[in-house]
Amino acid sequence: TGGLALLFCLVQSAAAITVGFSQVGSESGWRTSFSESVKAEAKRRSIELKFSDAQQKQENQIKAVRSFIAQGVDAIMIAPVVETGWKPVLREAKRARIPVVILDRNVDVKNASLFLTRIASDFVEEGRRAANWLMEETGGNCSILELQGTVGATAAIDRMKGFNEVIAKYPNAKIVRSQTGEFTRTKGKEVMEAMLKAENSGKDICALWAHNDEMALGGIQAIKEAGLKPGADMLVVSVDGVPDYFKAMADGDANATVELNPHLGAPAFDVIERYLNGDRKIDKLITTTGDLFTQETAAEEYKKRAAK
Ligand code: GYE
Repeated sequence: TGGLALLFCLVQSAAAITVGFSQVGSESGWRTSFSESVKAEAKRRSIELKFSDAQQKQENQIKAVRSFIAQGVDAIMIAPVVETGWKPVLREAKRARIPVVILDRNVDVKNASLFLTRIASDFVEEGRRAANWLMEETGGNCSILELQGTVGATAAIDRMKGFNEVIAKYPNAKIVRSQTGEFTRTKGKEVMEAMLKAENSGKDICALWAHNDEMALGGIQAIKEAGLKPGADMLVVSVDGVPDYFKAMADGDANATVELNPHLGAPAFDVIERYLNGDRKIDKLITTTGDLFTQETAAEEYKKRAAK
């Protein structure tokens, strides 16, 4: 039986792969669902996952990736905080012949051979969808407060780009103030409070545009505390589609969100397994874009999501 056990062990270790994953942090409900999806999928496939939470700091990510390389993992997944600064560590992974899959936000590197593929949503399109909804709702007359995501993060850069591209066509629509809330609820509330104070308690503001639901939820709190009714006195539009935000829409406190799929685990491991099995025909970019949801279907959508 000793021999059999040894054989079993050898077969097992030959089959099981180890993947290191450097995640941004846990700044939002969306991010938490994303991490859960990766963990659950790794378990389902008997993949050994080395999970590292960078707490929104790129330096922690670089350290984690170096440690994955030192441990000789079979593949690395990175959900980058910001776009810049990735070249050296990606080169180290390449030299060690470890494939790297970029998830969600992008890396700004010219040499595309430094990573295998990127799986993400089209953030520019999300910004456009949010702006199109708002322009239709207001007839293009709207003074807007903007809560930006993390400075230097693709999700913030691109959502801003898409949104601004649309509102540029409406002479009576403008962003009067814009500041980062770092994608968190606490910071979103704090920054919104300051912006409202600077804007006569928001009396002439028509909408809050937030780069994610988490900041929008903080913003809603600040709007209420300023004595206004969010969702009515001030419209609220954002991105992600987390359950709490559907609840806010069902309650009339928020108006619209563009859904973002957090289930990146399965497609990420699919691509890694294909590569490790010798497949070299892998697309450089795999994208998905979600729909815009409003109050009309919010209660029913919330039920579906809360049940999950
Ligand atoms: O919208 C936000 C998060 O990078 C697209 O990061 C992602 C964003 C997402 O924490 O909630």
